[in-house]
Amino acid sequence: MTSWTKWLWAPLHAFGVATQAKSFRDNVVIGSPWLNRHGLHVWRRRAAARMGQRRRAALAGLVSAEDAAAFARDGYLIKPDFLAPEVFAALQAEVSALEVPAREFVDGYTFTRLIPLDSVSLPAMQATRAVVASAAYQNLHAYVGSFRRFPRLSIQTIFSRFREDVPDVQSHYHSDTFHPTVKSWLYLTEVDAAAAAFTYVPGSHVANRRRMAWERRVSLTAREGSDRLTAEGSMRISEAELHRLGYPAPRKLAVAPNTLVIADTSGFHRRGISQSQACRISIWAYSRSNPFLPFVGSVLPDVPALRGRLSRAVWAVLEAARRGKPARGWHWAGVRRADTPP
Ligand SMILES: O=C(O)CCC(=O)C(=O)O
Ligand SMILES: [Fe+2]
Repeated sequence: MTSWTKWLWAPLHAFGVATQAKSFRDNVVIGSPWLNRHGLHVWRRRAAARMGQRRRAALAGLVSAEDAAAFARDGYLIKPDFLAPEVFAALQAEVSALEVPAREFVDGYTFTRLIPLDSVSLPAMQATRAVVASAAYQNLHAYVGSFRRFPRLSIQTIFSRFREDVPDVQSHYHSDTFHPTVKSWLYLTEVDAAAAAFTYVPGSHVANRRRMAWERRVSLTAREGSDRLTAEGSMRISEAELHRLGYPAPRKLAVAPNTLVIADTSGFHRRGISQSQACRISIWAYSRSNPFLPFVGSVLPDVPALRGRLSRAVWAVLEAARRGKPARGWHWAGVRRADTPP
């Protein structure tokens, strides 16, 4: 689109300002250097943080005081031995036995597979269903994500260094978006420090003054910047810049199986660099909502029998549009197990 035709969409884009829309490149209002020089991005960030704080306060009863304090300090929680051993064994058995169509994506030295856990796959998985529906699991996601919503779930397999190439895009420090949000990994495999362990900059879920100044600066050029993901609203940051913002050193979270790692991924994080071939399998969850909402519930009703249906319909349309041509991004790859080699 030329830039003037883009402006025809401006009225619609203006509505986007009051939502979770984050792309500086695709939304002429959110990406406007003039508006961002006058504080639009910084205002959205501050307002979203304030609302997130209010919603978390309303949900504080869902987590222990220790977890709330650790999360407030670090922006993530590590819960070792999350499930009782027999429950974990049942979950693991169910996941390893599952053999269904999977989605796959290759980027740099990383091969990622996602098996959606939704209304299509979950009914046959009794143990897994009970775990993800449990209060212990749901409450942590509600608190960290600041919304009482059933997260989107998948079995995520990461094959790191499956080929010689550069690290994938997630292996550079970044913030997923401008507002409080949640992602989690309930690991089924051990994650070694030398492998692609999730790495988080403690405390970076809270914006200090230098961070705000940095965000303001980035928002002025993000639209045209050379970094695609920054342009799309997931700001990338170099290690030198991170250091200048005054946050503590990043922590690479090496963990044992049956550990839940849950984080506000608006804080800076990356997929750790792998020294050698590694395979990491987890139940992966994320949840996003309109960050300006004053209440913690959903706008649309959550119908268990419909979970994942819309995504599957969208993927079907994209597959049809591809018409058998080789896939460049995420695609249905055929029937797989979580640990089927790439
Ligand atoms: O897989 C990881 O360790 C982190 C990837 C990431 O940046 C994300 O999922 O937002
Ligand atoms: Fe991320």
